[in-house]
Amino acid sequence: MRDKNARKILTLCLVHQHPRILLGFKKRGFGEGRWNGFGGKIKKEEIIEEAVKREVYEEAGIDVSNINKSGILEFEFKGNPEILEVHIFRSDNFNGQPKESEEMKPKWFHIKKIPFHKMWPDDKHWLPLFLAGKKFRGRFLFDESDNILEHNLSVVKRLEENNRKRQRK
Ligand code: 8OG
Repeated sequence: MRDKNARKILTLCLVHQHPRILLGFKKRGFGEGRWNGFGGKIKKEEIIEEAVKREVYEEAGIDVSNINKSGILEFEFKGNPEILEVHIFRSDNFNGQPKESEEMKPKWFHIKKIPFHKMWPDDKHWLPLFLAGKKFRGRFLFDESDNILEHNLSVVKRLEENNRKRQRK
């Protein structure tokens, strides 16, 4: 079955080496001015894990080898039929030294000092689950000013993929 709404699949990867987490300050584009993990769109020829590794390398200059999926979140903006489906991955090790790219400025944060006030407003809901090693699924609806109008979020045992073909860009 085809989705009624256009769906864009995106990746997001957070490097968590307890008690620190690597975030990047987004210098341009969607989410500019916010701290976030690293990620973006999937290229036509890629599987999702390849896209995760490529984006982390492009944005933070490090190679993540061990990645595990932690969550799948859907984001919608009121009045816009597009659904952003973000696949969130964790990594606990990497090769190389984090370095600034054109898009992101990486920095380590102690998990007790995560700058939630300068992040996407949904992050304070799911990041504690991520840090606790849980798997989760959820949906957030935003207004035009990025305020959360509705949301649901649940911890799941397994992250089953939807039984549909991934839409190509
Ligand atoms: O390619 P581009 O930089 O536009 O990709 C957007 C990145 O932002 C991608 O890694 C997914 C991520 N992202 C959203 N929405 C949200 C959100 O609400 N919270 C967080 N933490 N990341 C998000 O697209």
